[in-house]
Amino acid sequence: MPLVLSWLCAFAWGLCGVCSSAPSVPREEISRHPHHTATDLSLATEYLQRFYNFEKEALTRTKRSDPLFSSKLADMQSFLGLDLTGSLDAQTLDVMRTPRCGVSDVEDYSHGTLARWKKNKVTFGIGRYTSDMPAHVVDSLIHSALAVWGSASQLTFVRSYSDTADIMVDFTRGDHGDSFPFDGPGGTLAHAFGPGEGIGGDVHFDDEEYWSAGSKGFNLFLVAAHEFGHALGLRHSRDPKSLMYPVYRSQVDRALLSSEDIMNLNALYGPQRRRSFGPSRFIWHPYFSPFHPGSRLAQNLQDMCDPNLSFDAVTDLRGALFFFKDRYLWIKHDDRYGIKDGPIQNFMPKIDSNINAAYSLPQRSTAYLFNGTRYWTMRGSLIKGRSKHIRTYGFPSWVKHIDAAVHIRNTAHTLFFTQDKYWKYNENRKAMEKLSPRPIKDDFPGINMTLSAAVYKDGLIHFFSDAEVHKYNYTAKQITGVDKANSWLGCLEK
Ligand SMILES: *[C@@H]1O[C@H](CO)[C@@H](O)[C@H](O)[C@H]1NC(C)=O
Ligand SMILES: *[C@@H]1O[C@H](CO)[C@@H](O)[C@H](O)[C@H]1NC(C)=O
Ligand SMILES: *[C@@H]1O[C@H](CO)[C@@H](O)[C@H](O)[C@H]1NC(C)=O
Ligand SMILES: *[C@@H]1O[C@H](CO)[C@@H](O)[C@H](O)[C@H]1NC(C)=O
Ligand SMILES: [Ca+2]
Ligand SMILES: [Ca+2]
Ligand SMILES: [Zn+2]
Ligand SMILES: [Zn+2]
Repeated sequence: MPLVLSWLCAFAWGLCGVCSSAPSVPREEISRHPHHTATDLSLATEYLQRFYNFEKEALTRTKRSDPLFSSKLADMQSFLGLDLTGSLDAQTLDVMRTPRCGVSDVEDYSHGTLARWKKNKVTFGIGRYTSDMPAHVVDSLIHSALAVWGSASQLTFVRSYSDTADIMVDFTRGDHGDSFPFDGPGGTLAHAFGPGEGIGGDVHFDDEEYWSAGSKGFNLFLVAAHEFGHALGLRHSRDPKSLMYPVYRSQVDRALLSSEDIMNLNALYGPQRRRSFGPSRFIWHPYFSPFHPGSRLAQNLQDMCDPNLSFDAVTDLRGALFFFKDRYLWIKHDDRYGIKDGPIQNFMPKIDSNINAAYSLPQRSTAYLFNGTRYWTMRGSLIKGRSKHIRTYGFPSWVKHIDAAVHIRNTAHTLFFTQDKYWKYNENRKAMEKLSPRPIKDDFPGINMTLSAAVYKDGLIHFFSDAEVHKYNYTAKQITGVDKANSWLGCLEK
């Protein structure tokens, strides 16, 4: 391993900067053309949205003078060490066009990565390979990239051939089931999830890039080493000397890990050599506080086949079914992706809460996720803006909690269930129907249990209550069947 490693580093060291050699517009050019092209503006907007928590809602027609836009731009310039102009200058646009890691640079948006593995032996597996190079070369580059971190800590990495390894590596493209679709050649090269169950720790590479062991396309070893930093719990660094700097550089320091990288790794896992305290003892260095405060422990494993499992909310969106339980989420895709699961924040970094009810409007590719009196709007795979108050639906102030919500396509109604009542909302008129609320038992004969979730599927409303799901024919007003709530997750009935 050390041999491979030093060869790679030496090679990477000798590479010329592919990205930094991109043609740059001279400064005068920009000032002579103060109006940016629409492409530049949308590139910048998208970049700040993805990596700096910029809210699209805040965008106005006069984007260049939007104070929030400028302030996010300044955040980006400061983070990446550019001139702090607060305006979209040539240098900034250049960096925005440079391929990079898909993980956000802003604390709250780094896929909720605030955890560490609570063990020193971490397993990794490789799912789909790239066809850009032979599998054994991929294996060797992945091993070397992990060894970068292993050699600076107590961590050891063990290859697993199951698909439930702690760190699952996948080459994939476009929308691949985790709500962070890839963007084709260039742009985002890869992304990773922080330590945790399910998708936690997983690393995805955009297979529309050309991957290589050398200077052609993108160097897999370098990108993988960076992503494994995230998989171990590290965030982005503003230090261009750090491996955790977010922008791709084919030219790197011989040492690869900066002192900051090592300090942050040590803060999570202890230093490389510790004497005789046994692996369970974890030493904190009070003077080396991790640069992300407030560590949150990884979620307990949720057993999706627990016969008592109930759900807080269920919705469909673009062919996938979302099952929410506490702070955990399972997404059942069609057979291409199977089931993805993990803490909700891994998929929806803005949501630091349970979801009590959810429904979707397929014609708008939008889902609405409720917690207490607030709800989020999810369009495509992104949570849009901030949460809103449910009074916008016309709920009176005494409604504090929605048990379940379901949209009925052919009547354009959304039904909200709160204890023993339900509300009928007209999505076309954007107004609550006059007779709302009404007793559930009057209009849904047979539905006398407290509802925890509801979803419309195959012409039936599926009402979830405790560990069961009742299939309800809304036309015939009768229950047509009962199943285990988790029967859709591929669990055999027990
Ligand atoms: C399910 O719940 C029942 C009743 O609460 C309990 O007796 C049983 O042990 C639970 N089963 C599991 C697997 O938790
Ligand atoms: C979710 O709802 C609970 C109960 O209403 C509330 O305490 C909590 O602050 C809410 N979380 C968010 C992120 O709105
Ligand atoms: C609900 O209705 C079913 C039959 O429709 C009945 O057997 C059951 O006792 C009822 N439960 C409650 C809590 O009323
Ligand atoms: C629901 O009931 C109606 C009327 O009995 C029937 O025509 C329809 O096929 C049923 N729908 C489903 C999905 O079973
Ligand atoms: Ca890409
Ligand atoms: Ca619920
Ligand atoms: Zn990154
Ligand atoms: Zn992904």
